[in-house]
Amino acid sequence: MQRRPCAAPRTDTDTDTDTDTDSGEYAVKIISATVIVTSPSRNFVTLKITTDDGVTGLGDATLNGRELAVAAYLSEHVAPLLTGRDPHRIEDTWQFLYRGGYWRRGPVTMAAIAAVDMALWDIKGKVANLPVYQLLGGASRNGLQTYGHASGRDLPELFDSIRQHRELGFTAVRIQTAIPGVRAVYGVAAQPQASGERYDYEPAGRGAYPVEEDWDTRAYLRHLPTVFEAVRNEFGPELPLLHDGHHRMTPIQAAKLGKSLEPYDLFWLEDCTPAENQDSLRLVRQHTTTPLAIGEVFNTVWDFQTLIREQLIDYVRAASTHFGGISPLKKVMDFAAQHQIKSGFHGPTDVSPVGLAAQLHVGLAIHNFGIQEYMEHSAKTNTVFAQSLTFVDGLLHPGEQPGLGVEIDEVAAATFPYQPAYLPYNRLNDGTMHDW
Ligand code: KDG
Ligand code: MG
Repeated sequence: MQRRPCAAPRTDTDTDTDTDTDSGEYAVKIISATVIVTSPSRNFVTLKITTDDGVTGLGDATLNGRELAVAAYLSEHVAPLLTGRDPHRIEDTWQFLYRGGYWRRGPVTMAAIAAVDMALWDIKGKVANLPVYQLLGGASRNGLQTYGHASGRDLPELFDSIRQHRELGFTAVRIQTAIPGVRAVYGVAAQPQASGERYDYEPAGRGAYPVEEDWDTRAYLRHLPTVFEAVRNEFGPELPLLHDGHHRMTPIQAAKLGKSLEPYDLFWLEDCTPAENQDSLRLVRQHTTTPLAIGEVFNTVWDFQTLIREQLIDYVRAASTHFGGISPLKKVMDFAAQHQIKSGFHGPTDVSPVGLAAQLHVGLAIHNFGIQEYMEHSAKTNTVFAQSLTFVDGLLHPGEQPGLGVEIDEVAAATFPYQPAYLPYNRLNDGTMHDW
């Protein structure tokens, strides 16, 4: 019996559910794709695909502050197209959703496609009885070195936070601090939160309207090198230190910052300029040897084309969830490998446990793994998602469960309904909108 190679899936009038491939149907079929929106501590959008032989797969489609747009995209326009398709045709389904939609790219579309891709890899792993990393080529290392988010309003608070992270086993830390004269700065956990519940540093505040923050690049450029100098003096030269510029500088400002941080030997400077202007990375690169990481807001492999080909970056910051899933993440890293560029996948808590697991499997398998960002999910989140990952001695591992290793408790999920939450936005002192 042969499977029909590129057959169209079942139609509304087609009620036959047997496995007779001669009739033009697939041997195994997707029978449902449902969207679960839940908000334990924060909002998550999860896709659950079920096959006619009872296997289920999960995918993450969480898009911070725009969750319901992806949920509608999936339930209105993607789920109906999946019914009847062969769950094993991951690449074909990815191309069908990407090329077949005609309107390509963008965070909503790509988060939706990502969820389908992850769910299908999850199913394939469960059917093969293997964790997904085995299907991607097997482990290239024992576990993934991770970095945690250390932050403080002042140096004593920052030093405490660094010590706490080291006690938890982190072997690398991201450093974010308050800036004198600026009310609230991205990445500082202890700052008073303008609205909503916070279990850790989560920038999206619950509420119907985003919170306004302020920004002053000159004050930031003056202050940050003094912080890194103090951290190096306190903790010595060994500890890998990272920093996130969060898209706020012009190219020449970023070049200046990279240069002024060189004495402190950063592991990377992230998102030093807004990602839209990729040419700006050429200028930054010409002026500094501080390693650069970029791409958490990129949606496709194509967004990295110039940056990788011209070796303008050192780390790929893509997230499985916002980048179309596991399949494109593997492709971009294979391209990056030719240019000695490594991974640094985006792992904030707005990437759900499913999205995190997806990128852990990729990170474990690829040769050019760099580092993994890790913000532990809250205890409440863990009542909804059962995760098989382990974090031992600073190394993350996705676990050995078949598939992705994450399951969702839908009853628990239903007890945490969606709550509006928005990321803040920035204005300069004179009221001009600025990148947040
Ligand atoms: O939703 C926005 C967050 O994902 C982002 O602010 C986190 O920049 C981030 C990081 O590096 O983790
Ligand atoms: Mg970032």
